[in-house]
Parts: sequence; structure tokens; C-alpha cells
Amino acid sequence: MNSSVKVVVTGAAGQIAYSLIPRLVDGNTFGDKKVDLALVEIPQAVEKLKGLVMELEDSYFPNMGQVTYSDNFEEASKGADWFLLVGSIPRGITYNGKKIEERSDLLSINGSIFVNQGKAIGKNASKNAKILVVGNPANTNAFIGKNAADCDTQLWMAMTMLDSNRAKSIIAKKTHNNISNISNMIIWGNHSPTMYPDAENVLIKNKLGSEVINDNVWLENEFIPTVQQRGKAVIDARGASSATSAAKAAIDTVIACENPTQSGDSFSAAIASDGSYGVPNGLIFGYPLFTQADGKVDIKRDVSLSDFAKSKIQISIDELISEKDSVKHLMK
Ligand code: NAX
Repeated sequence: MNSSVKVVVTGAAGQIAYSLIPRLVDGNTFGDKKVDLALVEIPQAVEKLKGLVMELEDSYFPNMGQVTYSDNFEEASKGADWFLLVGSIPRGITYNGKKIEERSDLLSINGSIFVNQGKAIGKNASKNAKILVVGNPANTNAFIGKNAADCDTQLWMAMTMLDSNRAKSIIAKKTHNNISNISNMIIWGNHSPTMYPDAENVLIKNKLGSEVINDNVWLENEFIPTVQQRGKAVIDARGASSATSAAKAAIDTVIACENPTQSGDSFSAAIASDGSYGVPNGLIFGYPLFTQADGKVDIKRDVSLSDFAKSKIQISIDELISEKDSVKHLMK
């Protein structure tokens, strides 16, 4: 083993983390590197991590390095290379005596968590750290965290890979392809029902979706709403939100950032806009991304957008602007 990587996971006693954490140390995600884990939970749940660590030890992962667990994010963040910020307060629970039902309450409570985590990451983590926010509202949590971290060399992302994987799976079925034949599946915008899954620029056996799928009624009335509402459909069917697929998507995002992207392909995550595609600067927006040979992640800027796509993307821009306005008291 040549080198090591330190990964911090929050929400480590939650259901996504239970599927996610073993895959970080199984030798596939970070290749030959030794993986040190720092698992973080809230004080009420931190003791559960003792059992998870026992299971990790019992699983015998040769790539697993040092594993620590605590409720001290500040300490965990020291020298870390990767952060998978899964922990957040869900809608529907009672927090400080108040039932959290409104998106604005959710934004505000989680927002203050992400201020503190962002500050710690900016101060203590590797200057090249990559941060993937999974906990919802993911884009705006990442927006708050990035602002608090105030370190331009660190890469803040919000996860849209699950939406991209869902969209790929639906297109593979529709076109009678194996999922491996579907690439460049872009999710534009917010990880919310306003996201725009782009079936025009998707590549199906290297042909544009706009040439292969000649069924606008299906695209508008089935494909787009199904991808947008898939999270809710899983909750209705399973009685709990997506977990194993969310964990797989987080792993896919890490792998996509750790390895150069094949020419013509892209991967989906939301990162800070630099104004590309007319998105206001700074919004954490779902873009087509690619990883360069030197490891830098950048926006693919040569994608053509139809007027239909632009109108859909604008809806997500508007939503993110209004989320940004509702957390402006948390900004520096
Ligand atoms: P769980 O409720 O099973 O686990 C969340 C865990 O986070 C809990 O154990 C809780 O104690 C912990 N936690 C809360 N605040 C924390 C903090 N400040 N520091 C450390 N830990 C903290 O939820 P799970 O199903 O694992 O989902 C986690 C988050 O992922 C939710 O916000 C969920 O909405 C979001 N999702 C995001 C997806 C995406 O594509 N971006 C898809 C799946 C999922 O819905």
C-alpha cells in the first residue's frame, strides 16, 4: 500500500452510512490506498458507532486503516482528505421542542450545523479536501458550508449522482440497453423535485438521446417526473428513504472524482457555479463534471441546451435563489 487517505463520515450511525462505510474500505473505492475513517454522530447516537466499528473489524478489510468515532467534528476534520456529510436533521422530527415540517425550518436548522462543519473544514482539513454533502437540503447545505469554510482550493459538492443513476436506469430500460451503455447523464440544478434530468444530451451507445429517444410525450410526462419524484416513491414503497442506492451513489461520486473521466462522458454533482450556463455565481448547482488527469474537477462547458431545457433549468435556479435568500443570515 502506497499512501493513505483520511475520510470523515457524518451521520455514521444512520441507514445510508451503514451501506456506505464498508465500501470506503473494501479496496475498490480508493484503490490501493489505506483508508483511515473518522466517523461522526450526534452525542445521542455516538455510542451506536461502537457496534459499527466492531463489525468493520470483524469484516477484515485489508485496506482499512485507523478508525475513530466521536461527536467531535472539529477534531475529526483535522487533516482529512474527504468528507461525506450524510448527517442532517430530517423533516418530521421534533427538534428543540418544535416539529420540523417546513423546508425553511429544515434549511435553518441544518444550515447552522453546516456553518460549524464548514468552519472546521476550512481551518483543519487538507487544502485539497473534497466534500460531498448528502444530507438534505444538500445544495444549500453545501452552499452554507463552502461559505463558512472560505477555502477556494477545497471542492464542495452536493450529491446528484443518485438522480443520475436513477435516470440512467430508466433510459436503459426504455431503450433496451444495458446500463453500461448509458453515459453523460446530466442532472441540472437542485437535488429536489425541480432538478432537470437531461435526456437530450445523454449518450446511448455514444449517440445523443435527442436522436435515439423520439418520444417527447414520454420524456415530459413520464421520464422527467419519475426521476424528480423517485425519492418519494421509494419512501412510499419502503417506508424509509433510499439508503443502499444513496450509498452506492456517494461511492460512485468519490470514484468519479478520484479517476480521470473518459472523453465524452461526464458525471453529475452540484458544485459552485462560476456563471456557466447562466447560473448565478456561487449557487451550488447540478452540472456535468469531469475529472482531469491531474485530479482537478471541472464543469464541462460545451453542452448544448434546447429552449425546453433552459426553461426547466431556470425553475431550479429560481428555487436555489429562494433557498439562498432564506439562509442569508448564516452567510459571512
Ligand atoms: P438517518 O436518519 O438514517 O441517518 C442520519 C444520521 O445523521 C442520524 O444517525 C443522525 O443522528 C445523524 N446526524 C444528524 N445531525 C448530525 C450532525 N450534525 N452530525 C453528525 N451526525 C448527524 O438518515 P439517512 O437515511 O442515512 O439519510 C441521511 C440524509 O441523506 C438525509 O438528510 C436524507 O434526506 C439525505 N438523502 C440524500 C440523498 C441525495 O441524493 N442527496 C438521497 C438519499 C437521502 O434522502
